[in-house]
Amino acid sequence: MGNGLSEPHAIFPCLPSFQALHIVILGLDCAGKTTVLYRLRFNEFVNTVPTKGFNTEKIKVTLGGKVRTAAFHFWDVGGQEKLRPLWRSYTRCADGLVFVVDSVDAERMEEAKTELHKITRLQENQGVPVLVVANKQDLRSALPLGEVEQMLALNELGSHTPWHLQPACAIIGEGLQEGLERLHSMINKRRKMMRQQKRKR
Ligand code: G3D
Ligand code: MG
Repeated sequence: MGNGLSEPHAIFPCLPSFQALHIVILGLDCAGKTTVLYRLRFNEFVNTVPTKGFNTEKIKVTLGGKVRTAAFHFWDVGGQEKLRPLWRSYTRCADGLVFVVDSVDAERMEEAKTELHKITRLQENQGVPVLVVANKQDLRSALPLGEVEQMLALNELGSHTPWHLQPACAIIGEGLQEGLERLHSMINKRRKMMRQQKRKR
């Protein structure tokens, strides 16, 4: 699920294309952000503690298709309410966002929606691709993907924001590789469009 890329935005990602992609992992506390990060880093489940500040890892990810590997620099930022005002300082130069939601936590889906829309609407984040990870799909009470999409109002993200909704289970890593491939391709597509737009000027 996801939308396409429409008009490119004039803001260019801060990093040149040969450097690691700057990816910020956001979402409410307990959504599974740190589990995602360490699953990607160590390829195994790592027990987490609540993140007070941030965790960061540079990870080379093997991709399918033409591009075989890509370097990602992930920033996993604490999701507690008091820490959310800090998100903006991490997303300023982001090439892409990973927004993790707990698919079981129907009660806080509205709160997750508010935070997702708030961060993507910021001027500097316009056009930045978002991978929405519907995490904890291993649990019986997980909301189906369609419901997560509706509750997060992904269709209202705006035509400038490309997004993809990925079902996942961070504990075993299911869905993460696929999600990153989609994020990588959305970032590449955006860069290509921005280069074309620059040439036309
Ligand atoms: P956060 O970084 O978003 O705050 P964490 O979240 O990564 O610390 O994870 C919060 C809790 O959710 C952890 O459990 C973690 O093991 C669990 N979790 C993360 N991903 C999944 C998943 O895909 N499936 C299930 N079932 N649980 C998941 P604890 O018990 O340590 O609080
Ligand atoms: Mg954490």
